[in-house]
Amino acid sequence: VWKEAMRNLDNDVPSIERSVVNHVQTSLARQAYNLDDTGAYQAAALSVRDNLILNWNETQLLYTKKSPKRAYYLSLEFLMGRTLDNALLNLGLKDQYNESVKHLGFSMEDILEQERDAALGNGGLGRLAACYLDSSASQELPVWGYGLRYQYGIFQQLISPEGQQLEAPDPWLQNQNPWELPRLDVTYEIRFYGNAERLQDGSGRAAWHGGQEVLAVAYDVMIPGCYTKNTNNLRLWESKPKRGFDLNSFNAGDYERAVESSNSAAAITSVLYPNDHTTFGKELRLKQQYFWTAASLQDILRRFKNTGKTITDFPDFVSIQLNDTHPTLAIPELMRILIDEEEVQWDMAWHIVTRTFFYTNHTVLPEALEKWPVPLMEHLLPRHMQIIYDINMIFLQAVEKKYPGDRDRLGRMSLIEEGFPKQVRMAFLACIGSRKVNGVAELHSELVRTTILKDFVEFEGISKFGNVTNGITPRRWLDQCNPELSALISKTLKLEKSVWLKDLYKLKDLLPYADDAEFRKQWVAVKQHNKERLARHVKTTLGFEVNTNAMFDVQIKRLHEYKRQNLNIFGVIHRYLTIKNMAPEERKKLNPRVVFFAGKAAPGYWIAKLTIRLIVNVARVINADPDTKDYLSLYFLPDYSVSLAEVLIPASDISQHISTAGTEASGTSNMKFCLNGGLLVGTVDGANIEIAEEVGETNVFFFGHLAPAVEELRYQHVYHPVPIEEKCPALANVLNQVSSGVFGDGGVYEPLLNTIRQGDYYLLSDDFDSYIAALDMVDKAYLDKTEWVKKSIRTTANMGKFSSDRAINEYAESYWNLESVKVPN
Ligand code: 26V
Repeated sequence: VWKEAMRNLDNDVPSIERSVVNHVQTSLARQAYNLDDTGAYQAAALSVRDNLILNWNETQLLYTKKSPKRAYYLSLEFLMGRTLDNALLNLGLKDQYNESVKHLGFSMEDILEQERDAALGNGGLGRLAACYLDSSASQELPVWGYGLRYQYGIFQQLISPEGQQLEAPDPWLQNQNPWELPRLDVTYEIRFYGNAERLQDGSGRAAWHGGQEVLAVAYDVMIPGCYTKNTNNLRLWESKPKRGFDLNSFNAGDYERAVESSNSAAAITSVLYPNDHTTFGKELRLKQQYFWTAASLQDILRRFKNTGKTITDFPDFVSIQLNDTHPTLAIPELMRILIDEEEVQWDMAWHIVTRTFFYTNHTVLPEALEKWPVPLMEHLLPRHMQIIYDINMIFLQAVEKKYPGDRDRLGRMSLIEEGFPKQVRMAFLACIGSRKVNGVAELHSELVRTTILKDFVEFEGISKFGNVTNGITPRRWLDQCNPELSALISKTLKLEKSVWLKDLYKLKDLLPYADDAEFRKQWVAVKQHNKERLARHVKTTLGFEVNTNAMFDVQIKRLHEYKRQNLNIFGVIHRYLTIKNMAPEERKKLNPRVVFFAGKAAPGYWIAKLTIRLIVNVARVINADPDTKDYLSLYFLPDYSVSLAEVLIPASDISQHISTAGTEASGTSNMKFCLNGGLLVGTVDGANIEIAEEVGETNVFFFGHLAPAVEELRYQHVYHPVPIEEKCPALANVLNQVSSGVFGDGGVYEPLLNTIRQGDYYLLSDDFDSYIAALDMVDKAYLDKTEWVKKSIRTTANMGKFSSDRAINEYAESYWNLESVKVPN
């Protein structure tokens, strides 16, 4: 009876229509006559979800039956964006649903716009996690993600008329979220504070009791693979109080007290911290980290134990990837469970731990390296602090043995940094507790080995320290965001997209078409179409008419001094002043250029917010200047998001990746632009270098000093400063124009300008001239349209390496020793 009743869903158009209508009537309890786009979106989503659920069930059942080795990706951030379009494409059901919703009187484009982004991340690190989930499922690898179900994602960015960034909450769960399955029965208890007492029985165990206990509740998000039934899981934890609220206080009439503990439990997963690249030592952030790692480990251990295997085999069946140091508490937490609860001896426990974990570093900027004050750790996690001290003692004894009497080295390598207060160095703990450590692009991995972890490379041997260059999913970042280009590629290669989207090196076969005039015409038409789509977005959000015949020049990323949006805006001002000084006849020879910026600043990052303000005010002046506006215009698009990136990236001719050399670990939007046929202006940094290796140096506009020069230049700035007027007159002129009030009250920008006039830590004055020269090269190259289009085609054709499928396979093969498990069709 069950077999007969359990059949797959029919996905012909009439069946899909019935399914959607059925969801309107039953799941939504609504009626056709007053159904709006939101309702239609919800019904379509629920109908698609039915497919995902069936595939998810089959996948999880197969994984359980086969009990293969599994990998877990622990990330505090998953920047997923929208799901409906992605699910339709991965399931291969886009055409059928298009037709069905059209029959029902709706447009798919409008329906897709109804979905809110799931924006549970800050930037590159969170988006990378999302791409890796897509690739794991597409490669049929048994990988689960673990994260937090924040009530509020990254803040919504508003820009005041003065150009000030304002933050508003992002209540993304306000409407129903069809993409998650609440698992209210999957819960774990998590303890904070209390006391840890070492048992006096010589076992090395301790008892941790008292304090606060909260509950972690699981929510599962289905992750469909591309053209496969395999559907993986992203498990997000929500915090809630262990017992409703305190009834005693309630009965005594003290209502505030009664809800206090329940509020403090719920607060743990209430909001994503909107900082990246700056640590701040807030207790709630540490609570988030422990809550999430402890819940995830309990869940992983329970699943492992259900297979009946013995605990010493744990690393042969479980690999855990730590996405930056944020989940590093998993290391002492697994030690605690093994020793205090499973009664494993210390050495064996450490052996298990150090074969289970893998650590990815995502930045070498000192201000981003996590350190937690010892007093805070002792208070919140007393047992973990004991364990960290024990790990440190044993570790330093080994260092002392290898380098007798080298006290400097012991101080440098200690997990505990001396000071007031003492602090735990999380990157060092992650490093010694892991089997492999990797950076995210070749240059970055080399910097990890030679700077922040140099002593550890010497001590543990170089083979532990590797590189996995980041990647991006071509499903979202080509097929979904640029359907016209995807169709052109399939048609030209005479390949189903299901083939080349899963083997991106196939794009190489586009190379000969660079010399085919008819193909180039189609290539240009796609780009033009995408520019017009972006222009419509600008028209609706800002009310401006964008010149779609201009070159589109884009910089979109978090605002940060190291990413040098300042360099870009100073370059724009320089260009504006140059055009202003030209004779009208001269101007007519110019390429019109439209410059787009988008990105959020951390709410407390004052200089970054000033940069936004400057961009907005420069835009106000130059967009209104009749002398120049036909040749140069500038837009700051508010509230950058995954969905906005999907509109901006396919429309770009050129994009800017201009970090001070050695500061941008990888960058991943650089890959997205190139995959969509945009060219790069960039420094010799991060993944720019490897992109140029693949697409050819002639197709990338490089400028600026190289990473090895940076230290010396900074030294010169401090000890032999040269006035900026002397060193870089062009930049000095720009700064003076800003000061003098050409773009509104100059005084406002003084603190920003002073970061360059004094110290200039990110070396704008060293790179400005070569930056301007690179932009001139771009102009020159763009004048030869044919040559430009050839560059564009060759760039896309050579981007195979940057598929996140390649990256995730490197993790699976070289690190996790993981094999795929295919769900039969
Ligand atoms: C650090 C911190 C520090 C404490 C406060 C909260 C917080 C949140 C996030 C981070 C992570 C910073 C590291 C990061 O995002 N790195 C970026 O990772 C991308 C993916 O590997 C890479 O492409 C970017 O170049 C790199 O900046």
